Amino acid sequence: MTSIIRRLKERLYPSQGFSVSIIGLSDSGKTTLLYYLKLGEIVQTIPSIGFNVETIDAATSSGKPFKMTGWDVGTGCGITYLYGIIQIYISTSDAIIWVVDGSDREYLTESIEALQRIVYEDSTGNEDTTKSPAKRPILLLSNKSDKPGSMSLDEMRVKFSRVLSGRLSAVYKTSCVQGNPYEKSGLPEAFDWLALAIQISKSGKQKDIVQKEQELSSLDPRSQTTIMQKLDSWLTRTETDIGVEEFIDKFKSFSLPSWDHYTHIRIAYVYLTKYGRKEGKDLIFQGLESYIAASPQTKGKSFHVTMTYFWIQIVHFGIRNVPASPELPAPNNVLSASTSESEWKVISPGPDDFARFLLINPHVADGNLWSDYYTREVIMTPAAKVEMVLPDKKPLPNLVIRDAINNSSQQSLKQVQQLAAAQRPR
Ligand SMILES: Nc1nc2c(ncn2[C@@H]2O[C@H](COP(=O)(O)OP(=O)(O)OP(=O)(O)O)[C@@H](O)[C@H]2O)c(=O)[nH]1
Ligand SMILES: [Mg+2]
Repeated sequence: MTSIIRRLKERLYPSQGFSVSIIGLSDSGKTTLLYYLKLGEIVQTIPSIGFNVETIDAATSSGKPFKMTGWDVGTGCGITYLYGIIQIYISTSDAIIWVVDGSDREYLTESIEALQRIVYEDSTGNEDTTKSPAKRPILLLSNKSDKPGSMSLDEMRVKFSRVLSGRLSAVYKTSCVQGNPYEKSGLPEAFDWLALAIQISKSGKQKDIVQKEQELSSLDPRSQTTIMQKLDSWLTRTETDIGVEEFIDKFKSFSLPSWDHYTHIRIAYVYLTKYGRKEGKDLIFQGLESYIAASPQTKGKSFHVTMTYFWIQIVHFGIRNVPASPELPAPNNVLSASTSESEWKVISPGPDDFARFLLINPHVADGNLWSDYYTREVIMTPAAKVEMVLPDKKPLPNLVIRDAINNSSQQSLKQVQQLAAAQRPR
């Protein structure tokens, strides 16, 4: 039966350009997307039952239009109702666009699980290998990014990483609303990626795929490309992020816009710069513990003393790395490396301070940085969770050495070298 559906679909609805299945939970914005791409306008939609099929020339940022027949899978009756049939339609597609309402945390888990199921079936069942020898690329659109509180790219990548790792996949933020010009919708960049990804998947050459996958850097979370991409997205985030006081208020009231690695680093940065090491560290520990206990955002998470201490040390060290800014007046200059502990406070931090910190310390975007210092066997123990455990691979970056280097005009270089040598792993 499946083969006749497949055959007739191809005969009666021959693809113009690539055939792309547009799937996702109900209300994520699939139909709006399809017609926005087709007509350049926002149309009034109702929950779709059945499919909407359109031939589209989607503009890309490289200027080469992406021609496709888009199959918008109506999930008005609920996605579970459709799993079997979706699988057949996907098997004649060149790629999958998975649409997520990026502003809706409530249904995120359901979306992840639905994609998981579809990906699994695409890898094991019913694959029409003549159509697409490699697994189909998945373009995940974190849609409705115009809505307040919508999730960051990093958050979305992390949430879907379990499903997407090992697949040719990418995540883009998109927004299809009246008045938002197409160039700013996130779609031109997304379709550029999709064109390249389909080319890779169709080439069928594993070597090419691996190489280009690296280019697209969707796999190794510790690769330099991934870290640089992360840094890029974090820096973009700093431009629209809330101010320091509002950030602290929201941390205290358990209502931060997101709870991800970026947020943790910003918490450490803000508290250490504002209150100094001693007070800042205590406030971070207390604040994180309360936040994790109280906020629904942190469901399933628990407080980890060693990990928290590790990141405080890394951020503190990073703050001391940042050179003094010539533009900032002295009292505001959090980045002045030579100030003593008691002076080391921000009175009214400038908006660019966190971005400046990130530019000097891109390694903080690497959420697995701890593995350079600790083995999993040491840091993932119950003991490390409740009390500070020393690293077993190499010592944590040493602030005394850092400060000695900063103040090297007053210190003998030899003394610094001696301190550094004592810290080096043997
Ligand atoms: N703010 C905002 N609203 C959007 C966006 N995209 C779609 N919407 C709105 O989201 C609602 C649902 O959009 P649809 O396109 O009908 O969603 P769907 O995924 O096709 O839903 P089903 O057909 O039920 O599977 C509509 O009210 C859209 O106007 C967006 O980018 N931003
Ligand atoms: Mg629809």
